[in-house]
Amino acid sequence: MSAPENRASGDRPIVVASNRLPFAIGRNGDGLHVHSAAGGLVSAMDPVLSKRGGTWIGWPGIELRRGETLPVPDRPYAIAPVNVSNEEIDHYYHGFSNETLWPLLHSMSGRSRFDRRDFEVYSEVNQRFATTIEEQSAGAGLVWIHDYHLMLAARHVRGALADDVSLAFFLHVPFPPFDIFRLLPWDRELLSSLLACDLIGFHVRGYARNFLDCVERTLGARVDHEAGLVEYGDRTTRVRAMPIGIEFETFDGLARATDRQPEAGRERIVLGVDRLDYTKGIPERMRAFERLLELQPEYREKVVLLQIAVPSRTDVVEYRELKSEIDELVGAINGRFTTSAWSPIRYINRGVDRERLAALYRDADVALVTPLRDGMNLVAKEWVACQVDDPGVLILSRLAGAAETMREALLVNPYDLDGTAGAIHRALSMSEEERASRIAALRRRENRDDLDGWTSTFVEAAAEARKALPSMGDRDFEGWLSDFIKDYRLALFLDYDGTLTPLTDHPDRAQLSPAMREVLSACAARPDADVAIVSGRSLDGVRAMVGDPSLTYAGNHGLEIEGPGIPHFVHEDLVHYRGRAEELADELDAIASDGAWTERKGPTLTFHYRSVPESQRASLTREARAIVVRAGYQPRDAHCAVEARPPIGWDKGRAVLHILRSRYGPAWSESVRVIYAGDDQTDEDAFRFLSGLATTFRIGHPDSATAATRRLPSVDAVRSLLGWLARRREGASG
Ligand code: ADQ
Repeated sequence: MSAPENRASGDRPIVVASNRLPFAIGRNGDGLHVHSAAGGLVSAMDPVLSKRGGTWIGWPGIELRRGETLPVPDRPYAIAPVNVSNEEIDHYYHGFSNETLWPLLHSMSGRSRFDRRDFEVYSEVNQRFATTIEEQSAGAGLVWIHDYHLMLAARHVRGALADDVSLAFFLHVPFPPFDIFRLLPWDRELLSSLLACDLIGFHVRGYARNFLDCVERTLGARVDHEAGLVEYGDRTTRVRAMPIGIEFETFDGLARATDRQPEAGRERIVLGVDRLDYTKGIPERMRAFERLLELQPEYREKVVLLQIAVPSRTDVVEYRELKSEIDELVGAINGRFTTSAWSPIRYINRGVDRERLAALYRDADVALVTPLRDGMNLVAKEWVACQVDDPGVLILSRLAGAAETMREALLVNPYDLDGTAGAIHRALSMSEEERASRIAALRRRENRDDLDGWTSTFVEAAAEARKALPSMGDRDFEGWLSDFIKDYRLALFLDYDGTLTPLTDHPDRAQLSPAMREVLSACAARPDADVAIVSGRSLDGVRAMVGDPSLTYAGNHGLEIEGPGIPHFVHEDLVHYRGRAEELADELDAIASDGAWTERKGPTLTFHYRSVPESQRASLTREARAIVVRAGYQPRDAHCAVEARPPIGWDKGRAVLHILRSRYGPAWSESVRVIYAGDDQTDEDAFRFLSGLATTFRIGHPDSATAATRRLPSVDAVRSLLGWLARRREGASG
């Protein structure tokens, strides 16, 4: 292998992480043996990994006993198993993955079980996957995490990856609307973890839209819905719809090569092929077929429903119940219609190998693919690829992702039994010309958009996403704010450090950039806007840094205020503290060493320790806080600093109210709309005070909780916001 650092990330090895490895291990007596696992994911990833090299990380399917080593089949890439104990599997896999997330993501929230222990074990196992990913990612160009079992892994992985490694996630199942996803008590954790990725892929646009809506409304992330971009913290994530394809040529070839199967019988065949899962709508499908036989007796003895259902998740009780329900239903329907020569439903409760599957697909007259909800559904596509001679008809649930592209199918609502029965009738009586036209179009598309194409599109998009990202533009400000401020006067409140300038190692160095100065002045120059700077600096200090006399300034967290139309304000209780801040500053100076220092700001002060070595910070700040408390002041943590304020029940929130009332009168909210942006803990006072009264923005990394309405990732984003506010048309919505 050539040196990874000399290769573009798009050619370097790939690390794939999925719940399962590309093969399964079983225990036979005392020994271990390997089964092949020919799912869609394996078919998709195996060729890319074989070509580019890399590692597949996953759970081998059993708990290894002491001293056992995993039998690994020979493959042109590495295998890294993640050991998960049987007890963990109960919580992580059966519990949180299959009993919480699976139904929730399929919008079947009534079936979801929410159990904190399940979630905790899911987090632990995801963390373990992340550790293995980190170990395997040296020299890789892409880490590609698959599916809902591993939604928390990305968060742990990101920090450990080199800068030029792309991190990407693909969800194979649907992503539900906000009102469903927010039922999950851990929605924020999952969403913010996924946003550690450079690229998140979904099968169809609807799922991507739901996801964007969720991150915007749940996390307050900045979202460009049209471009599919999310800004969160210091990262931009690209969100795209990338419908998966199948190995078209393989299925086409198998269908041409395989003989008719005995299951096919002599009657015309309506075929269902599924994992035995409640999302697949098997009972509903059987009832629709029963309805057809009721309504149109001419089909009796002429048509069979051949249902092949491979057992799945048999450790989960709902799946066992579903199996019994289907067994009973088959008995009831067959009992009702069976004649001496014919039974209407032929039910096979096991998987069949690919050759036989291809022949059954080919020989079916109608494919009845009617899931109640399905991320994509590969059976519909595989069936199309196998229509190599007499073309059949595809009946497809409009609730499957596949329905978004497979428009030539007969689309049905699987809950509508009469409608589905009608579609089966239409399919069985469709002319050869119509069948051929529909199948030709379906085959052309599936052949063009096959699995290879999907994989390369994803890999390329992931490499692109790590490189430059287009700017978010102004579309989101437009959506968030234009109606809010339309026809109102705007009162804009801005913190200074960390909001208008990046944080620096010394307050004197936090200068406004020329671009920021320009947009700030442009906002202030608007006849329909007033701008106030609300800072922890002293009033004189912050005014000197900004230097624009037309603005209002609130210094010392609002204890001192001055601005056009506002009488100079100093909080009256400060008289009791005169001189005490100076004494306190002297005391703090006495403990300051290794770069710590005290900023004296009149009635308040800030003890800075940014330059102090990490190892000394904890004890130093503990001591500083104790001194502050002894002096009768309130200590408050800020960015690498401890603020000391007199305990007089005044904060940035109260200061904002004071400014609003002094300038616009007590009924200010009738004529004024408030926007506030800040990055600091002390801004949280203003966010809480203004909740419901303003649009508030918390700037910076999203780790800390916030009472703000929205988040903006950086000082640059604040500049864009101010630019948009300055440019928008007066009194108009855009
Ligand atoms: P699944 O829910 O497993 O996949 P599906 O897309 O239909 O659903 O894939 C099933 C695969 O298993 C197909 O390749 C099919 O051939 C095979 N299969 C199903 N029943 C079988 C049987 N009885 N015998 C033999 N083989 C059988 C998840 C999502 C889907 C999404 C895929 C891929 O739920 O919506 O399309 O991942 O992203």
